[in-house]
This record gives sequence, C-alpha cells and structure tokens, in this order.
Amino acid sequence: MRQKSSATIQTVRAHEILDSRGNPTIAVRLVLEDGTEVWSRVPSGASTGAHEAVELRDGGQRFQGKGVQTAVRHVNEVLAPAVVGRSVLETKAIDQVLIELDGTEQKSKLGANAILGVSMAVVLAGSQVTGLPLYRYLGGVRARHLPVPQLNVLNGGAHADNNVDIQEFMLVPGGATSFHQALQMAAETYQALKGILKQKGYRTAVGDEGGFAPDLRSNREALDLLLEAIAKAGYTAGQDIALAIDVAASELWADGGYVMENEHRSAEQMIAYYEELVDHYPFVSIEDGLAEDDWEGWKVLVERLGNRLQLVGDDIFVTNPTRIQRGIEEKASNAVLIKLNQIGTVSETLDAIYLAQDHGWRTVISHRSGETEDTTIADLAVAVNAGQLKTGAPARNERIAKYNRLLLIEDEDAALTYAGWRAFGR
Ligand code: 2PG
Ligand code: MG
Repeated sequence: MRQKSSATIQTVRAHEILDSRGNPTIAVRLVLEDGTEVWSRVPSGASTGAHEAVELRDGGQRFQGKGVQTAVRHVNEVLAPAVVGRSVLETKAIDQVLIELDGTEQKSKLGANAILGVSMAVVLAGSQVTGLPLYRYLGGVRARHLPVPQLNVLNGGAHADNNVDIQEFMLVPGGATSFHQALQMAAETYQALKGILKQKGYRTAVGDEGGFAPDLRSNREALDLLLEAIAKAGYTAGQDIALAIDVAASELWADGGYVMENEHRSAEQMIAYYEELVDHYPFVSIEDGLAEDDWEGWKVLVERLGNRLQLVGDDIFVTNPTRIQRGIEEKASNAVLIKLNQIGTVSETLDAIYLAQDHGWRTVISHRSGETEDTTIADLAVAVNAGQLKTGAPARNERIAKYNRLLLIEDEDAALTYAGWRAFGR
C-alpha cells in the first residue's frame, strides 16, 4: 500500500453547481495537507420520500427557490471548521461530528446535501491517500462482485411528461457472464427499443434518467415493448434479460388508496394487479409497489409475492437503519434501495446496507433522478457486494459515468466477478 505523508484535512469548500436537470446542487472540494485534492458531487431526487433526510434549499426567487447557497454556507462556515485538521481515515468519527453538528432527526438544520458532500469527500480522499480504488478502500478484500445493472429504459411518473404512471421500466441483464456483456446487452436492447418506438410512430425523446418517454396506452404496452426490444436485439427475455419496475407508488397515493391507469385502487387491488403482471412477464423485481406509509399493505405484498420475486423498498425505508429494522421485524419487504442522500452520510449508508444484508435482504444501490458526473455509487456497489445497481438508461453522461466506471473496474481487477442471477437468488 502506498502511504502518502499525510491524511490530514487542510481545506473543505463547497460550491453551488447544477445537476442533470439544471437544478442547483452541491460540490465539495477537499484538500489534504499533502496536496491530495478530491471533489464530491451530491445528487437530488424528484420522487422524494417524506421520510428522507432534508435537502436544504434556499427558497425565494433564485432558481425557483432551489438554490443551495445556504447549504454551501453551512459547509464552509460550520462543517469545514469542525473537520479541518482531522485525518480522513477516521470516516466514522468524522461522520459522527457532522451528524452531531446538525443535531436533528432528518438533518434539516444544516441540510443532508451539505453533510453528504463533506462525508463523500472524506471517503474519496481516504481512497486517494491510501492509494486504493474507492471500492477497495470501502470494501477491502471482501469486495468480490460487480453488480447487475437495472437499466431504466422507459420513463414515466415524476420523471417524464408523458401519460405513463409507473415511473421506471427496467432491463435486468442478469444472464450475462460479465459486466461488460451485461451493459452491451442492455445498450443493444435500448437501441432496438428506439427503433421499435420510431416504427410505431412514438416519440423517442427521453425522460430524466435517459429512458424513452412516449405516451402509451397502458403499463402492459410498456412491458410488451420491452419484450419486443429484447427479442429484436437477439436475447431471450427471462433468461438473458429480465424485467423490473419502480412503481414509485407514493406518487400514486390518493384518498387512502392508489390511482393507477385512471382507476382508484386499494392496496389489495394493486397487489392483485402485480400478481397478474408477474404471471405474464419475466419480472425479477418490483420497487415501491406500495406507498411509503402503507406498512400494512407492504406486509400483504410480501406474503403474496415475496417468494416469487424481489420487493424493493425505497420511499418506505429511505436508507434509514431505524426504518429498515422495522421493515425486517414486520417482514415488510425482502430488499432495500440504497441512496446516499436519503440518509446523508456514508457511514449511515453502510450501516443500512449491512443491516439489510445481515438479515438476508437484497440491496440495490441507486442513483437519483437528478445526477452529476460523480461515480461514488458505482464503487459503493462493488465495495459492499450489493449485487445490484440502478443508475438509469445506457444513455446520458450522468448515468453512463457510473456504468463506465464499472467497465473500468472490471478491466482492472481480475479478482471481481459479475454477480449475475446469483444476486437475485437464482
Ligand atoms: C427512485 C429514484 C431513482 P428519484 O425513485 O428510485 O430512480 O427517483 O431520485 O426521483 O427519487
Ligand atoms: Mg424508487
């Protein structure tokens, strides 16, 4: 291991930059006493859960209220002075300082965006100073698998201006033998899908995560289009590439139930609908099939479908160990979506992941719909053997940056193998 002279933090400075939707977000530049310099960039969601850590926005006129100058100031004036002079190798202790300086349940005082910018910069610097790639620095010798990507190729819901109410329709190339092959299969299917949409006279403009966003007749039509594209690209649906959806059902919640395809439905009716879909299509995963506070519904969902496929909780758990613990006790899921900015520090994110894994839950590391060129989540997925990563379509550079990072990791580290269907218990 190449040990540089000093891991001591010299300066930490935040900046307001733009994310992939053109909204402000935070970048943090951290410099060590030995001159090592790193940048972290914080993502931002659209279908945000009510229980997520708070993303601090300025309000007022600037950027329609979405400025982050206050959060930038909190980094520069409150967080930076508390961490300067400390070693970046003490990640957990530094995260604890950040958490205590905020002192609120949802990091609403200083802002989870401010806190995460610093927390991510600290591990990035730790990786630099130890001479280890980030996934090795975080995962050590335990890091073994490259994740199966979940690629969102048709966008709806809060991520697109179309009439489709399921937020994400994803390709899951678990049948590949390497990450390279998985990405190739997905990219070829994505291009095939574009051709099919054009042929049918549909729009091929894309949504926030790079997936196509045409107006469609139904959710089933979206799924049929994916099957057609998989076949056209020369692959076998279910065997080479399976399907996944993120319903983002918190966004469909209305009057104690759900509005899907213009019909008001109970949780029971939503579950019956998913059962039908799972009977007809090669699904391996349904994310947020029910809403963030519908714990009773989730328990029924798991009873009915939990032994057939992965049921991923995003808004219900918000990467929060306390909520995940409740989910484990109440059998309200069998997998969890992991987003760094839902909880606000790297240490708490690792706690959430290991808690889930220790109880046999699957873990899906995730981007946000508002992203940057930051690739931390790609390394995180490898570090913790998450087995799965969702980071959008194989298009748009803020998505591709993460996939490209994994291509390079696979090229460079022969000790890693592609997780494949093992990540789904097959
Ligand atoms: C989700 C995410 C990412 P957002 O719901 O899983 O796809 O969307 O970042 O808008 O919450
Ligand atoms: Mg989600």
